[in-house]
Amino acid sequence: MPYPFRPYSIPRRAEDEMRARAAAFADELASRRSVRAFRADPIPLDVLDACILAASRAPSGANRQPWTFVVVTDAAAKRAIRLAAEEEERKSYAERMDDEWLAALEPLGTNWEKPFLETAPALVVVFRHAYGCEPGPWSVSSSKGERTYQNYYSQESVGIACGFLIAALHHAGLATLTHTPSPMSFLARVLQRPENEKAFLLLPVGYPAEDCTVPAIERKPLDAVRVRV
Ligand code: IYR
Repeated sequence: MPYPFRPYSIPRRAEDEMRARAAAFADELASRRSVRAFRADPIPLDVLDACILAASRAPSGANRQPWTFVVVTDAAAKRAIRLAAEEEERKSYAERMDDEWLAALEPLGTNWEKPFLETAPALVVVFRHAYGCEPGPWSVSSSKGERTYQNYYSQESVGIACGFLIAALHHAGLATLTHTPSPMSFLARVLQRPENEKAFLLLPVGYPAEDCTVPAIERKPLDAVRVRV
């Protein structure tokens, strides 16, 4: 059955207003940096919820919304995640990353130690639904007899939602680290997620530590990233 369609519009802005808004948004995003040292101060969880709501407004393939955002504030759970992440990262730095990769990370000063997984007041773990499990209008019976449905472009969809989330948190005044310990399968185990959910991104969230520093890197200028045809 086709969805009913309803009228839709967005404000038609004067071009100068568009310019001002676009430039202000670009400026705001230019001040976002990945942070690896956090204050212990707790963050307002309702603010985090509002940012997750914003993220969940992202477009998704066939509107399947194939994501779950797990908010971890419990100290024991954060510790379990840190220990499991460090075990994987230790192996990555020692064996899995090739020389070119290690050389690329060296100026950033990262290593296998992930203290921020405990000091950050909250971790948001984003899970991608490889397929859908909720009974719903799309469900079909699988060979195992469970009712499931396919998702489409779930990687792209969840990636877009994560971009919305990182932008929303920065806009609200919270710092994040875009962290992808590899492999991330331990997160589904530690957080007891169902079979169809695959860890996609681990986002420590909080306020930057007082002595927080970030590497003095530059973003590419517009001319280096935009081509007009
Ligand atoms: N996941 C590893 C390695 C790492 C990879 C990239 I690409 C970075 O920009 C930073 C780190 C880690 O978290 O250390």
